[in-house]
Amino acid sequence: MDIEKHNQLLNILGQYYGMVYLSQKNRPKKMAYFDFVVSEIHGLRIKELQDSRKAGNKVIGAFCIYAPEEIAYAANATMVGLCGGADFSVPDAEAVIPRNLCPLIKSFYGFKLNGTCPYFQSSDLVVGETTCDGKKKVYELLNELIQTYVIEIPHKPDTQQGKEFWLKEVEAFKAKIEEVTGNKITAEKLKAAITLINNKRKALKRLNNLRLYNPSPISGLDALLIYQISFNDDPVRFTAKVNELCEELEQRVKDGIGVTAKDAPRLMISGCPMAIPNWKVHSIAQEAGASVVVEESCVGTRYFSELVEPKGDSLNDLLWAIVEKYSKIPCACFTPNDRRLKSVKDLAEEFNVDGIIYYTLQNCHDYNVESVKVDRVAKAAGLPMLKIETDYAMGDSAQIKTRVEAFLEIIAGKKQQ
Ligand code: BJ8
Repeated sequence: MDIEKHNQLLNILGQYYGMVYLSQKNRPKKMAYFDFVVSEIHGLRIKELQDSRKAGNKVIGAFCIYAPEEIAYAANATMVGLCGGADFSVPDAEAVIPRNLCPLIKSFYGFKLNGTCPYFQSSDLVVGETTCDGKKKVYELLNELIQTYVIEIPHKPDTQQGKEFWLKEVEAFKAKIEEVTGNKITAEKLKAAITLINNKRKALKRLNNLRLYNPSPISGLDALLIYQISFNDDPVRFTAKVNELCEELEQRVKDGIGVTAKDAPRLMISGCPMAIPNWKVHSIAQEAGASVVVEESCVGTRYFSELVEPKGDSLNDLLWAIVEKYSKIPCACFTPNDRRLKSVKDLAEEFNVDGIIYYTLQNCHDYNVESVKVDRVAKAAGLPMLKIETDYAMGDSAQIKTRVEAFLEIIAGKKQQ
């Protein structure tokens, strides 16, 4: 670890968090736990991981929700999301890899290069995946710095061949995890791990469903934060804390307490994932008076909308259930990706949104191109859509703010008609 540089990072993060999160009014009391997690995300949580390693367990770092975390937990390992959401590490990456890459890729590679992500430093293995080309090629370079195992993902996951291929890859991943951890994955252990992660996804879904209410009892920023933390916190404790928060939110709904005005425009944000501390678009939208009520994103509904649902108790049944669940993740890297279009349409209806912000990171060709089809879905549903293509730097914040404000005026005009 580069301690001095890491301290700089923590200072920047602390100030930014105070500005974006702690300045919000009327937050649920139970958000205190998640504030605490953020304050200790590079402190106590890392100590927990280190203690677990001392006890003989392994830590597996990942970047994508396609890495089947149930397999890691079935071998007594912990899976954590690695740093990749901040501009801080981008200049270090750009000294080695091309600048015209997606900021997420540059950010994670830079974090490993400059030694300021303690999750990287605590990982025994990194799991990559063949989703987009940029990631795939940078994993080769990452492997020079830390052992990186790449899972091959079928790009037509809905086909029978795709699923059979994916089963072989899930089995190979299981074998790799068994080798790294030295623990055999039995049907019993895998079943327990499936229940563990299903419970986490159910709690997140319960939280998300509370945002159906108008006014929403929780802000879009707070919901986003919880989805981000879900990749770093201990799953048992995290699930319990999300359920406690949901109880408070359910009471808020009964008492008619919301965090935004009842007539605030309800927005969906759809597109690239937002890793911690990527809060830029949510905070701009919220500040402009909108209520972000749902994220069609891997840090959002794509992560928790489906559960692993085994049809039997054998190891083969359990692995097939993992294959089926993960095949349904509608990532723009896949083709065709009609499942995502349907998801955008369904979520827009269910959450009664007034507009969609399409969020794409610069140089992410998959999400950028797919915006054409999502725009058609929005038009067919009579919903205005604003496409924002950005990176992790704050240089374009004022421009985005102006565009979001104009977008909200269009929505207001439409509502008046
Ligand atoms: S399942 S969205 S988490 S790959 S933004 S690095 S796609 S160039 S992150 Fe993702 Fe898994 Fe898909 Fe989800 Fe590439 Fe695009 Fe960058 Fe991306």
